[in-house]
Amino acid sequence: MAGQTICGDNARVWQLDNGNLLAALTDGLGHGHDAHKAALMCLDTINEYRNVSLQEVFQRCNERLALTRGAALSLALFDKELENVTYAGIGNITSTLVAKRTKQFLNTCGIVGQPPLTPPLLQSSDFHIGRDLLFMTTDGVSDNLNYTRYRPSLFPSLQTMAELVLLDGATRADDAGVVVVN
Ligand SMILES: [Mn+2]
Repeated sequence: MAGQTICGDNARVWQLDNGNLLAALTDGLGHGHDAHKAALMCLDTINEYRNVSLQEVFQRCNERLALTRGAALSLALFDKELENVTYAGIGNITSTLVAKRTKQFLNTCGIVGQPPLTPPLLQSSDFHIGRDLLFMTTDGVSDNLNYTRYRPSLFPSLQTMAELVLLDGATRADDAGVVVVN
């Protein structure tokens, strides 16, 4: 968020023991120090439990974040062998898959860290690494972006592409975070 030195949105990608990829985007409620703290605790918890099921990761995060103000969280697990992605999310994060068709994943209402936790809906789709794209954005990014116009071949790196998404979509009224997986 403009004028602030710390961000309540945070993201990380892991390579798991079995070779698959796990991507996380989290938005600590509000902004500033306490939002930052909730988001970091969320990523630490995922780091610790990253090799268990997505549903269990959400449960653990919900327990750990109980003493924080809470967070929105989306997780996407990419299976290289099955060539698919399994997605689950809670709270205000928008996730768009650009593959043969474009589709939006659904996030379950709620806040991670404010029990009782409604288990998030698990959603799966084909995903070919290197060809398809997943964009996950926090609510500091407009949800009216047309993601089909972001093509990796037009950019020197995915990082540059993600920066353009922020430039095009950041609302400036909140922290803005984006994760792009190709
Ligand atoms: Mn936000």
